Amino acid sequence: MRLFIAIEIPDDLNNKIVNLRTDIPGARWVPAEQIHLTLAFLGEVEEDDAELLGRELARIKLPEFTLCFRGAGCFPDRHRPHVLWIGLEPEPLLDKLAVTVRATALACGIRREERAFSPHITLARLKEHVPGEIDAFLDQNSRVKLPPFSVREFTLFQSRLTPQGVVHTALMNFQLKHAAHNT
Ligand code: 2AM
Repeated sequence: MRLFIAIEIPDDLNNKIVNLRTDIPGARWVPAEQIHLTLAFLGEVEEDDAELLGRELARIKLPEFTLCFRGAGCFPDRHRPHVLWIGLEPEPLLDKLAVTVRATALACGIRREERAFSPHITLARLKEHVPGEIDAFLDQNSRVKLPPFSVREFTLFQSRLTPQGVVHTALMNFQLKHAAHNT
């Protein structure tokens, strides 16, 4: 099974993210129900390893935190834009969660995500380079800031490739610790 670990985005924020869409030729906008903040992409995982992973992720004891989306950009860079994204204000607890879930996967024998953690939400994948439209989007959204939201859980997802496209299914949710119980 093809797995990844991510944070789901509340509906009201999801709508605001969807509303950032503009008319960029060749852009494939991520469908609203697939918008998420990836913590670790794990790829193909044996079912036994996935079960072990679920048990170990459930043992993580990290506190809840607040995230705030801010700014837009593209990967790998503005001259060769393949992915348009919205970024986040720095939050050490988010980095800690990503490091911890990656270490947990590795401890379960699941090869570690190779890309360094770079907090973002993918908005669109670009087939062609249309400099005018992409520059306009980036200029327009470089200072975008969405309302903060509380992250209370993270989720293990299965990603299936179907004839209708990619389907993401939440397999397990893992609660973070309520701020009042952090000590
Ligand atoms: P991203 O869009 O947040 O960058 C589920 O497929 C998620 O895992 C995607 O949203 C993508 O994250 C990430 N992902 C998919 N394929 C990947 C790969 N080969 N390497 C790393 N991350 C990948």
